[in-house]
Amino acid sequence: MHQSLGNCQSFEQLDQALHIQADNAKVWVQVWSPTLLQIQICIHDAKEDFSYALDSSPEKTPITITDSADRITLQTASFKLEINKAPLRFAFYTIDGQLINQDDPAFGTCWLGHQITTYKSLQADETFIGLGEKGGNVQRRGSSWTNWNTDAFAYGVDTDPLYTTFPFYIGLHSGLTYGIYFDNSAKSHFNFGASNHRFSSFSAQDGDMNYFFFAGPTVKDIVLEYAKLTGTMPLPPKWSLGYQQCRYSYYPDKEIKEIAQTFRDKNIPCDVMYFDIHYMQDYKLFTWDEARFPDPKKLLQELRAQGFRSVPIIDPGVKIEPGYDAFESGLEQDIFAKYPDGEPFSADVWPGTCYFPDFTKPEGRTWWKQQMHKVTSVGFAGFWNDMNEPASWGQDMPDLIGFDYENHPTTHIKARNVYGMQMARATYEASKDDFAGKRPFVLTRAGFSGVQRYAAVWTGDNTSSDESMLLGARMVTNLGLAGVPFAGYDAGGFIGDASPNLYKRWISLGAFSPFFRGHSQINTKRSEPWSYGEEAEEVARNYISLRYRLMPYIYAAFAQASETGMPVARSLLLDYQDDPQVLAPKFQNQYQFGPSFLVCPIESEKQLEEIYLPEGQWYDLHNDTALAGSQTHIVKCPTYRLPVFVKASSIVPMQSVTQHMDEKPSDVLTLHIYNGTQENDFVYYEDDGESFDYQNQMYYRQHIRFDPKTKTLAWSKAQGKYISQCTSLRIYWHGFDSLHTCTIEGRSVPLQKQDYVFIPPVSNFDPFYTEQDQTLCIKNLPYIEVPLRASAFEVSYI
Ligand code: NBV
Repeated sequence: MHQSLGNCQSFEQLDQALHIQADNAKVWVQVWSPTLLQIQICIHDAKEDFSYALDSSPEKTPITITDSADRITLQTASFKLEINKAPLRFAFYTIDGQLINQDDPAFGTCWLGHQITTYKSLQADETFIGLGEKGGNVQRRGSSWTNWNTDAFAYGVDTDPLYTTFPFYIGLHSGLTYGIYFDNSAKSHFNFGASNHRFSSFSAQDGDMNYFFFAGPTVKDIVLEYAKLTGTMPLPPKWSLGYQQCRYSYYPDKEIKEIAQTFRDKNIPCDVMYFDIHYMQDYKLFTWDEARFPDPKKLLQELRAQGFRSVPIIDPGVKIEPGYDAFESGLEQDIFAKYPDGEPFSADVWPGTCYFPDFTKPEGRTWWKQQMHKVTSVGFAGFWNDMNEPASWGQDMPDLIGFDYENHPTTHIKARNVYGMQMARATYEASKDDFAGKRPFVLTRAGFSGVQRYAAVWTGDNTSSDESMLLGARMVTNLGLAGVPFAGYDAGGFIGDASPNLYKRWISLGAFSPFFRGHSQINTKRSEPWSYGEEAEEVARNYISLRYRLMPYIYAAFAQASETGMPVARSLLLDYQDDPQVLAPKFQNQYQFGPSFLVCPIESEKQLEEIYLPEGQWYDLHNDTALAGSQTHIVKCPTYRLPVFVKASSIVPMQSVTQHMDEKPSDVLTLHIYNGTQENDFVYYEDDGESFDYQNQMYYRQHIRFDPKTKTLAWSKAQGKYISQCTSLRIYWHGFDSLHTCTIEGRSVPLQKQDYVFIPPVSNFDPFYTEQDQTLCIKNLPYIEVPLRASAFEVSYI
C-alpha cells in the first residue's frame, strides 16, 4: 500500500519559506528566486540538508502568503503556488491563473516502502525534454528513464541507464514552460507518461522528495537558472578546446612520439595526446610501465616542446597488493569504501582485485590529492577519469556498501550516482593545488548534476555507427541543457571500425562539438586523421583547421558558458522553443554551435538530406547562399562538406590557423558579419588562455554591435586589463550585395575583395572525375581592414 502525505495540520511562515506539518510528513517550501522554489518532503526524523549538486543559496525574494480554509497561496513576482490542504497537494500557476504544473490529485507525493514518488498530472499537449546524457529521442513524452550510473559498454540508442545522472527535465505545454530538478542522488526513475495516460512522475529508491520548481518562462531562462543553482563550469584552459588524440592505448613512448610528429608533419592541428591504461605497470594507479616508458618526464617534455599537452587515464580501483604505496597508504588512512562490518569492499577491475577510495569522504579526497602528486609532478596537463560509475567486472556493487557522504553516512544506493563526480572533484582540486595557478582540465565518464564545476564529460564507449554518431550529437546537446557545456564524444566511434565516410562525417561534426577528441578501442581501426585514406585525411585536416580558425568564436562561447551556463552546443529550443519542428525526430539532431552556427549531423552514406531551418534567414557557411527559415530544404552533403548554416545578423570572429594553442595566430582578428534585419551583439573575449588571472580582470572583453537600421558596427570600450593580442581587424561582409563604402569616424576605408573559403575542396583523387566542387567558395567577398582599438569605435557602411 502506498503511504500518502495526508492533510495539512498546520503551517508556519519563516521569512521566505513555509514549514508545513502534514499527517504523515514534514514539508518545507523555500523560495530561491522569483522563478525558483524548492519543495522538500520528509517522512524521516530529519530532513536531508546536504546536496553535492547545489552551488548557490536562496536570494532575497519578496513573497506573499495568503491562507484560506482549504488552501495556502504563495506568490512571487513570477508565479503562484497553490497548496491544497486536504489532501496536501501542490499546483503551480502563472500570475494570471494559468495552470503550469500540478500534483496528481489522488497521489501527489507518496511512499511505497522507502521509495518516494511525486506524480504530476499529465497535460494534454505536454512535451518533455532533459535528463542530460540519455538515449532515445530528444522529446521524451511516452518514455521512462532510470538514473544509476553504469558502465554501458557499446550502448545503443535505447540503452538506459548510461554513465551519468542529471535528474532535471523541462516540461512544455499550452505555451508554458517549467523545469523540475529532483535533488536526490539515490537511484531514481522518471516517467513521462510511459505506459500510462495519467501522470508524469519522478521517484527515488530512498531519501526525501526534494525538488526544485523552475517557473520559466522560457527554456533558456530555466537552463540558465539551473546552471546557476548547480554552478557553472570554470573557464577551461584554451588548449583543451583544441583537437585531442586518443587510443586505447598508445605505447611504447616511441609510438606516442611518432603520432605526435605525424600531426606536425602533416599540418593537422592537435593539442593533446592521451595515455590510456597501458602506460601503467600492470594497470596500477600512479605507476609507470618502465619498459614501455623508461623516461616519462622526458617524453612529456618533448611532447610539450612540440606543443602537445599530455593527459593520462586515471581509474578509481586501487590494486590490493602489500607493499604498493597507494594500497598501503589508503588502508592506513582508512579511505576505502567498506562493508558495514568494516571490511573494505573489493572487486575486480583492470589491475586485478581492487579496493575503491571513498571520494565522498573528505579524507578520501585529501588522500587522492597526495597520490595524484605522483602524476601531476611528471608533467601532465590534465587528467581523464574513467570507470568511475564505479565499474568493476560483474557490474553489481552491493547496495549495503557504506559511504561517508560528507559525514552523512549512507550506502551505495545514494552514493553511487555522485561517486564519479566526487572523483572528478578530487582530481580537479589536486590539479589546482599542484598546477601553480594554471587551469585544470579533467575529463570524466561518470557524473551527477553539478559535475561541470570540476570536469568535462564525454559520452563513453559509443560504437562506430551512424546511430551512435547522431545520438552523440543529441547527448552533447542534452548535456548542455543539463548545465554541462563542455561535453563531447569519441569521434569515429570507440567500438568497431568506422568506414572512411563515417569517419569523415564524424570528424567534421566533432569540429563543432565543445569537447573534440578522436578515440578508438584496442583491436579496432585507429582514429588518427590519416587512418582512413587520403580523402578522409584532407577532410580531417580541413575541419580540424577550421576549428582552430574559429577559436575566437569558440572561446567566447566558452567564456559565456562559464559566466552564465549558456550551453556551447545549443538545443534549438533555446532560441526557437515555440517551433514544433525543432523536436521532430527527423530534425532533432540539429543544434546550434555557439550563437550563430546551425549544424546538421548527417549519416555517412547520404549525399542529400532534408534539413530544417528555424525562423529568420540563414546562409550556407560554405558559399553564402541565402536560405529562408521556417521551412525545410534539401541540401547536398558530400562527405567532405558538413551542412552548416549561419544565422543572419551574426558576428563571427576568427583567426589564422595554428597547429596548437601555444602557437600565436597572426595579429589580425577576422570578423565575419552576416547581413540581416535584426540587431545583434557579440561579446568578444580574450585572456591568456591558461591562468586564473582573468578572475583579476586580466581579460579583454569588447561588445560588438551590428545594427542594420543605422548601418553600423559598433565596438564598446574594451573592459579588463589584458591587452588584446590582435592589432588589426579584417571585416568580411557576407550578404551585403550592394555594399560600396565603409567609413570609420567619417573617413572611408578601402573596400577590397577576395574569394574566401572556409573549407577548401578536397584533392581530386579520382582520375575519372575532374569536376571540382564550386560550392565551397564565396566569390568576391568584400572586406575592409581597420586597426583594432580598445576604445569605443564605429564602422558605418552603405
Ligand atoms: O581504458 C580503456 C577504456 C577507455 O579507452 C575508454 O575510453 C573507456 O570508456 N576504458 C573505457 C575501459 C574499458 C574498455 C573496454
